[in-house]
Amino acid sequence: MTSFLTLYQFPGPWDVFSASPFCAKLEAFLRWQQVPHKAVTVSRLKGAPKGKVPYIEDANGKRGDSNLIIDYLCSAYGLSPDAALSAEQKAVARSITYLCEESIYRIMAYMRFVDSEGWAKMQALLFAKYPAVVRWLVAPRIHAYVKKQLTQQGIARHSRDEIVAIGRRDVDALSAMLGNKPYFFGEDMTSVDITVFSVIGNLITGPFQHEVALHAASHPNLAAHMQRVKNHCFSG
Ligand SMILES: N[C@@H](CCC(=O)N[C@@H](CS)C(=O)NCC(=O)O)C(=O)O
Repeated sequence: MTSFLTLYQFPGPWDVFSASPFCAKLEAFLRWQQVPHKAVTVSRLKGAPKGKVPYIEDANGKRGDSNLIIDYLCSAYGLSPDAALSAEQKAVARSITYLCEESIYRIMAYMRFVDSEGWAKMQALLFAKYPAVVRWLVAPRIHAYVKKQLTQQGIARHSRDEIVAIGRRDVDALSAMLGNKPYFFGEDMTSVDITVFSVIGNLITGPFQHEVALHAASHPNLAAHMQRVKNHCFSG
């Protein structure tokens, strides 16, 4: 047990982001809310209370799931980043979160781990520091594991064209909701901006510029929003 908060997350093989949007979101949140913490990079899920990253450990023990962790941080650390939002805005924020984390995230995972071109690029990054035999042994297992997950969830049952079409519509919906505002609910950043940043940032800066990633980058308001949130949380 530690009295200091430790964030366990996957590394970011490109730019400043973790390759996991959930990890990038939590780190951005901790920085934004100025919660003292230490970020530790892990490559295995051993020790993760829910078998996934991110997870945290503080004086109260370990906790998994980025959204439940944020709820916990708000109550245990006395944070209220969304206090100014109305009940309706909070409901909209919740639906944006699901759009990002249940749809766009799955499409991004499909493009990285299942799509043949994307998976070739990901493998080159993930296994760059390992001997070829490690890649040869481990890569097919990761590919099969994610493909099974995404087939059970549903997205991998669609054709590639259908997946791209769904992703493009999701991105269009986000862009339309943001409009000309600096942040989703106006002049001030709220938690949902960090959620969108972590997914769109991962798409735009990711290693495989597939059709959905290019589509996201082609929306000036989303690209500017990503930069704005990044500057807000990661500079200084
Ligand atoms: N709902 C979770 C999702 C976390 C998640 O899916 N993490 C992925 C990395 S992006 C993971 O750990 N996957 C490993 C696995 O599914 O075995 C959260 O918000 O933290």
